[in-house]
Amino acid sequence: MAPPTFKDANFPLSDGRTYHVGTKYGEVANRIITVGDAYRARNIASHLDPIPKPYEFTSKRQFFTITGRFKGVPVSIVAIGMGLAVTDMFIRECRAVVSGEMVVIRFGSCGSVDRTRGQIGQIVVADASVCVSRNHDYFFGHVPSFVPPAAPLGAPYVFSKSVPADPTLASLLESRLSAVLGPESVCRGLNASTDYFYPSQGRNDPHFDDSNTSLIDDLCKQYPNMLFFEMENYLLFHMALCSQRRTIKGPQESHDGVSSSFPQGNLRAAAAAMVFAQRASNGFVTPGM
Ligand code: R1P
Ligand code: URA
Repeated sequence: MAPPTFKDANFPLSDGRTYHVGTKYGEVANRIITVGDAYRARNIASHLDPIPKPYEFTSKRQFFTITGRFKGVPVSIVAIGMGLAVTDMFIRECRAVVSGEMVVIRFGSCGSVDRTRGQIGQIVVADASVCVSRNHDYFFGHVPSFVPPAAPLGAPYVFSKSVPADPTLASLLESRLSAVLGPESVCRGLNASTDYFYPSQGRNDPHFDDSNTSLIDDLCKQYPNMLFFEMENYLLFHMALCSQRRTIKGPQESHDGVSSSFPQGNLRAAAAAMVFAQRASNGFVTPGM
């Protein structure tokens, strides 16, 4: 088969298909559940109505989309992989092929930083999210062969301001999960999305100077309601914020001219995660827990 021909370097499309997620208009619902991996996506998709048969598409970059109906309501489940960069691709490329308000809920796994709340196997729901990023410049100052830049190198990690989840969606998510799993299995608090799994979540690695021994304590001091680490929610909530800013600024042209004109409605987002790692006790989830 001939390789696809993409047009428009600003927002590449080939026959209406997006560059990384690979879906086109009509293949994605405006209610989306996003997860990290394809197994979880299939698991969730097993609850979709069997008729009509859900549509599945795996892109060459391994974004995996399943679109079907749940009790008659159209919904897509999209497995995106890990991190901020893929979250950006996922949101923008789905937004480009969906009309109307877009509602996204993420179900991830996470590491809990609270000593009492967020035990292994519990579900945590994000009120809001903070971004934790590694300040790469900081590390120049420690190596004699590198001349440190003249400007101050700052702290090794930067904590952003928090951005809220959609409050209605987050409350709905919490109450539905509590009703199904029992209120003792669900708790709510602040999330930190990190740019890396190891250094920016305060993990110790003897092979590298990560200057992160006080990271969790510093983060919890600055944000006393801090509950869990994962790697995508902040961007999801931040893009919801930016979609609202765009609405305020007024209509724009769509990328492909197919999905009418922008804005087609805001993005709303919320997130829940299962605690896989308890950082205070150093425990980790086991299969079947
Ligand atoms: C790291 O192991 C991954 O697990 C979490 C983090 O956000 C990161 O993507 O979520 P998922 O289980 O959804 O991938
Ligand atoms: N996902 C994360 O990002 N961190 C953890 O500790 C576990 C899952």
